[in-house]
Amino acid sequence: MVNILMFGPPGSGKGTQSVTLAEKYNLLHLSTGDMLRAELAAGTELGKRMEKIMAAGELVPDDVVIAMIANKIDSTTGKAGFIFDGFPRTVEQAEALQTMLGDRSMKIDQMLVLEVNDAELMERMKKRAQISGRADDADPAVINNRIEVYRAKTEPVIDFGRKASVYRSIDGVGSIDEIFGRLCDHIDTII
Ligand code: B4P
Repeated sequence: MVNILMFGPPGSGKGTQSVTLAEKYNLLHLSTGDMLRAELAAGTELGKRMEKIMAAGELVPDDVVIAMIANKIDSTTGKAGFIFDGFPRTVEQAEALQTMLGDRSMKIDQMLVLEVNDAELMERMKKRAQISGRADDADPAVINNRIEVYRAKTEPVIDFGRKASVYRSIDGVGSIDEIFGRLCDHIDTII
């Protein structure tokens, strides 16, 4: 099994790239953002509790996303591995994932970090706001908060990746196809 972390600031293209990478390498795409938005759309109790947090651009509690991921890992068959998109977002989540995979005789094989400057991130999310209908894309102040939360709580996970010798930096600016090619060059070294 191959386990890849797709990492980067909000709007860096994690979701965009994960979908096509999952197809190419027969990986299960696990996006905690998509899972949470599905809870919101279905109007579940959990979704209702998370709605305000997400609309403000804050992170939902670690135990919520950790439990979601564990459920998906245990119910998956027929895949060559997992691509984790937007998870882990805190050092606590990273440690929980490492333990979770270790308990199942797996490990994190690569952490691909999409590097994109803040001006480009703002531009992309402003564009997405016109089509996504996402509350967290609509307000520039919320987008700024998401970038700040990323720098404060999520970026420290990069050190975790460095220590585990799985960190790879990817230039995340360019066409979607160019970036896809850069990511594949790295994944091909471990598959
Ligand atoms: P996510 O769903 O993960 O949202 P994201 O970071 O904005 O998305 P991503 O980086 O995947 O951007 P995309 O490819 O769409 O999280 C949303 C919220 O859920 C979080 O704020 C948090 O509240 C909560 N949450 C999720 N996971 C959590 C966790 N583990 N712990 C706690 N809370 C959690 O790309 C963005 C746009 O750019 C798209 O419109 C795309 O078309 C465009 N784009 C992509 N690549 C491009 C390129 N090369 N050039 C130009 N445009 C490009």
